[in-house]
Amino acid sequence: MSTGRTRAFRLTRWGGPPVLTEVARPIPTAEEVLIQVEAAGLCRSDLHVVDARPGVLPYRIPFTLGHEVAGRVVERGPLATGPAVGERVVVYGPWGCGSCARCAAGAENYCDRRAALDADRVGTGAGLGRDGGMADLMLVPSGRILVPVGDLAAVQAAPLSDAGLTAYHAVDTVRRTLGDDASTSVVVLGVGGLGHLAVQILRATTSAQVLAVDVRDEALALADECGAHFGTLLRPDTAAVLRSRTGGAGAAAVLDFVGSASSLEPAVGVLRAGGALAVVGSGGGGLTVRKPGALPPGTQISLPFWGTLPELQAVVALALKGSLRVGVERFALSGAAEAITRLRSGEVRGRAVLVPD
Ligand code: FEH
Ligand code: ZN
Ligand code: ZN
Repeated sequence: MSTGRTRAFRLTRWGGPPVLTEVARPIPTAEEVLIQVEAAGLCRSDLHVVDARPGVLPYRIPFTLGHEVAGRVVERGPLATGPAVGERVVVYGPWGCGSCARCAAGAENYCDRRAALDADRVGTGAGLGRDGGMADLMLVPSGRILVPVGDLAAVQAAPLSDAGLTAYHAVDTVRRTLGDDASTSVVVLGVGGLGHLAVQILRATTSAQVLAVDVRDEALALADECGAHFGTLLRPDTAAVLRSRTGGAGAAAVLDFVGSASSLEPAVGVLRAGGALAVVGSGGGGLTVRKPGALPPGTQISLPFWGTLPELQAVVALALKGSLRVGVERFALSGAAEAITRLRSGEVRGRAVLVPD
């Protein structure tokens, strides 16, 4: 890689295909840190960004895609803190205002000033209106948002910062209803890039019975490999099939990584009274919250978004101790467009990850 010019996969016009293009080497100033990218995951949210019409997203173009990034620190600004040059890291991707109560607590995913940042079109974070990591090099605003990954393979580390973190945060929003005995059940709807990690996180951090649902046999096979106790294809009677596996009580928690009408229906149908539903996927489905209504009494609903910096540290710790293994489909950075095509077609098994070639 020449010192002056490097490559980046950039969105240059709304609705147009991203392009791999040459950019000037970023120079870190003040607290900034420059990362040599080793891997960048591709997320369904990237498809939403790429397909967005003008004015839909509060972002200024052009910017480099990639909000799920692992790499090595290669240069630091004069005021930089955190991992030293040479250290391998993952990048915490939600970038808030950095000073509100939520950001100060490491919960930049729930920044109190998000509306103001969006109004100023500052962007949601890495690869989301700000230059991300589908590139040879990536500039991050502070070493504070870098988490060391030791000798974890880059294609394993990168997905932890979005798919892994989002799955972990979703599990945490329902953890209280699972208790700590094996008598409770949790349903994972959608065993894709996030769902297969949620199965592993549930098995590693709870005693609950994990019931997996998907529309693809190969996804149920992946769920089984990840430790799910039971898997079933989505069918009209899925709620009844799942409830029968819970001894009739229903599931204490449901994690819906699809979020469509067809996934929310069995989600509501299998919930136990006093249970928790986390809707993670943006599949366009809706729920009617009414009393009395279809939702059982005591239901707690959450719409978890990404996760916190402390949670990312916990996810990396799970991976380092071997409790979290990402199913990865690797693509060269120069093959980013092909990766997008494969993700659109639903053919990717696990998580698509780009590696600079
Ligand atoms: C990022 C930005 C906007 C919506 C959703 C997302 C997720 O992919 C983050 O995990
Ligand atoms: Zn994402
Ligand atoms: Zn903030």
